[in-house]
Amino acid sequence: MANSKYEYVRHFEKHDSCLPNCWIIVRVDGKAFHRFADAHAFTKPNDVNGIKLMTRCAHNVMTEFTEMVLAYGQSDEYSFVFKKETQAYKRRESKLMTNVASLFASSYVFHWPEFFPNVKLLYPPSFDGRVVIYPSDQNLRDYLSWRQADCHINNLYNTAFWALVQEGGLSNKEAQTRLSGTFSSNKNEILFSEFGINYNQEPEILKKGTILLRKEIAEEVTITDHKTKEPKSVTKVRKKIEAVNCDLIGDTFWVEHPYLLNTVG
Ligand code: DGT
Ligand code: MG
Ligand code: MG
Ligand code: MG
Ligand code: MG
Repeated sequence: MANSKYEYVRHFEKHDSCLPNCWIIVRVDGKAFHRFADAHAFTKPNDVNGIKLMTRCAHNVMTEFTEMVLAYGQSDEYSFVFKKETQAYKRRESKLMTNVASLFASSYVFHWPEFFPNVKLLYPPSFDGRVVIYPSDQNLRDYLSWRQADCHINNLYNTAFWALVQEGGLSNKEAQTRLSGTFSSNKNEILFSEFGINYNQEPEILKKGTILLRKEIAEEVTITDHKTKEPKSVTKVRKKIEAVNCDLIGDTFWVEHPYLLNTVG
């Protein structure tokens, strides 16, 4: 079609391609989830169905965006890591961010009844999005370590806080005062000596959050042989998105999954 005289307005659009050769992270975070969690009677401090629903949504996002190597989620947030050399949406920041955030939000509503069959969704939840680019592998690891450390710090605090309130009978204000200025060791001690909770034995999903990655799975499948027409067994390698709840701060995770950082090719 011939250009119209209005075409020039396109030049007002911002060029927002992410820098080449950098890791691209899209992080989504629930808008006002404090209120959302209360309105839908989420278990405090952690609602396992809520966590599973978040991971279900992230699984959808990773299925759609095949150039994502990994995702990490905790609380009401998920971070998605695109491989360095991705050309998805010509690396345009706004396209990547809005597509991820909107697919995540629609998935949340779509899958809600599977995880909360008896809870009516009272209003449409929304998620903000941001893009951060990291030039080095170390930056990427530090970013993910930062989010996992945040998960641990918040979870320890929240576990202690709600134990003091729900089991210890303190008011919210009293629990807050009790924990103010305490170190991790103090919170561990309160949990253990007053409530018999060994924090180290709390579920990994709560302490570490969730990592989604693509694993290569070798499968034995039976096919019909071309020539003989006889059934035969062959090994097929396929990629499967898998959820793990382990430490990603130390080296072990990265040594066990070397292909995550080495995505070129
Ligand atoms: P924002 O992100 O600035 O719009 O505001 P919020 O309220 O989403 O704050 P944020 O993202 O810093 O913190 C997440 C909130 O979500 C936190 O206040 C507690 C709530 N939340 C997340 N997961 C759970 C859960 O499993 N159970 C309960 N009860 N609340 C949760
Ligand atoms: Mg939030
Ligand atoms: Mg906030
Ligand atoms: Mg948050
Ligand atoms: Mg269009």
